[in-house]
Amino acid sequence: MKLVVVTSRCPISHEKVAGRETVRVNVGGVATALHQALKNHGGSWICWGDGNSDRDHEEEEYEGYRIVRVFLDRAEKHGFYDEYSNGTLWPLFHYFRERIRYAEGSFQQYSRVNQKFAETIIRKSDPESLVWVHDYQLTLVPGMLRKSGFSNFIIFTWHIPWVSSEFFNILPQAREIAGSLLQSNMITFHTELYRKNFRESCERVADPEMSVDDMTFAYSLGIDYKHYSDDTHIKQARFAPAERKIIFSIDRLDYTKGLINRLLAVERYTKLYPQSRGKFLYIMIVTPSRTAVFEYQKMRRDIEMEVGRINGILGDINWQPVIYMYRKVAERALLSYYRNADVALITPVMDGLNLVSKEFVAATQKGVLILSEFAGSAFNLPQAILVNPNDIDAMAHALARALSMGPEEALQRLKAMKTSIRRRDINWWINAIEKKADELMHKGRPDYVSGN
Ligand code: GDG
Repeated sequence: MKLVVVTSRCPISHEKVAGRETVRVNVGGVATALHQALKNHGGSWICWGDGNSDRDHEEEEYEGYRIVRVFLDRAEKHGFYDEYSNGTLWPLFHYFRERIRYAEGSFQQYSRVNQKFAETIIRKSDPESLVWVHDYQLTLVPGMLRKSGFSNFIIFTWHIPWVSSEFFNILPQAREIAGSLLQSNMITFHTELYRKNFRESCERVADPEMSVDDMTFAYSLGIDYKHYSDDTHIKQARFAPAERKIIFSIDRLDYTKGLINRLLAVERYTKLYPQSRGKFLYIMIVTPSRTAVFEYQKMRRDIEMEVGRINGILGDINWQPVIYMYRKVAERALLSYYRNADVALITPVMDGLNLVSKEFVAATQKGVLILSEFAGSAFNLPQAILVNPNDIDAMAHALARALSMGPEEALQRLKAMKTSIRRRDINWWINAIEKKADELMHKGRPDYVSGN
């Protein structure tokens, strides 16, 4: 069996800077998992070539598989990516109703781009290919493939939350999107809750004869546990004098990550527990994201003002509570932060899964995890200190609890979390999905093509 993996972003991009071409490797959990699956089976990875010199590399061999790039013009990129994917679907699927934009013509551009992907899939598949499409940027692809008579097995993996049916139905194109996804043979989510929400959202479009239950599954994406827990990668360094505990977080800049609330919680902690002043450092790394979008630029300014305000009020010549960095950090540095942190403070207001929480658990030997109950990974990590990211006082108390937790309790919680993450690692995830696909393929695809 050959795999055809389809994502909006490529595993590597070619960039020309001052006349010199460099290759940018796309790190991150999804890219790592799919890279692994393709290395195992061979096949193709179809993706959007957005690097400034990708057009010189429409197709290339890369570590045992073939990268096939789809190119977009400026209007397509804007309508498909900036407007419909990031301006409409992203806020919708994270329950940010007031941020949903309905830009004129954006759905048409989104459809055009999905059609380009569908055509490339048809060109690059043979009858044996297993097609594996990913995420909210490509919802129309399964429907478009079926309309062209494409009968290969299609897996669709959804990486962000799936909202309740009432909320999903806000979307003018709700029927079209659900109808297309149902043309897949198998759809996977990170949690049972998203799967249930999807099933309920499909009630208006699914054929009454069709069992959405039989084609939807919850498999929470695992991490490369060995890589994160391996000592030899990790620099042993202390970032602060021993009497200062380290609180750590790393997030992409996004309104779903709850960054301002988190800063307010650190400030509240020092108010409710004044003896904590001077006894901790909060290392907050924010990775640049969607940098051309005005609201992300504004969000960055708001966060930086808040960091400045808190350091200005609480800090003195010997202590600044928040050490803030706005940049991407090298993998080794990230591992070193995970290893040296006493507490990871991961409190998104809504997150499909959140791989950082799993990576921290794998890497740390002593740390305590404070985790939002609205991160999909909270279902896998009940031994974390779970918090509601909208409750600033509760987060402040959680910090107090985490920073004063005895080593026995911390280790006991860690042990349980490490066991579950080790068992359900990245290979488990790939194998579970492939095994289920194989089982369904042998059963044969029921004739459930619904009208949408
Ligand atoms: C979607 C969903 C879901 C981040 N900054 C740096 C860096 N990272 C790595 C982390 C982690 C990954 O990127 C981010 O993980 P997320 O879980 O936030 O994933 P996304 O791809 O952003 O988002 C999310 C995920 O899909 C998987 O299905 O969990 O809910 O939104 O691996 O380590 N790595 C390095 N430097 C950085 O500065 N080296």
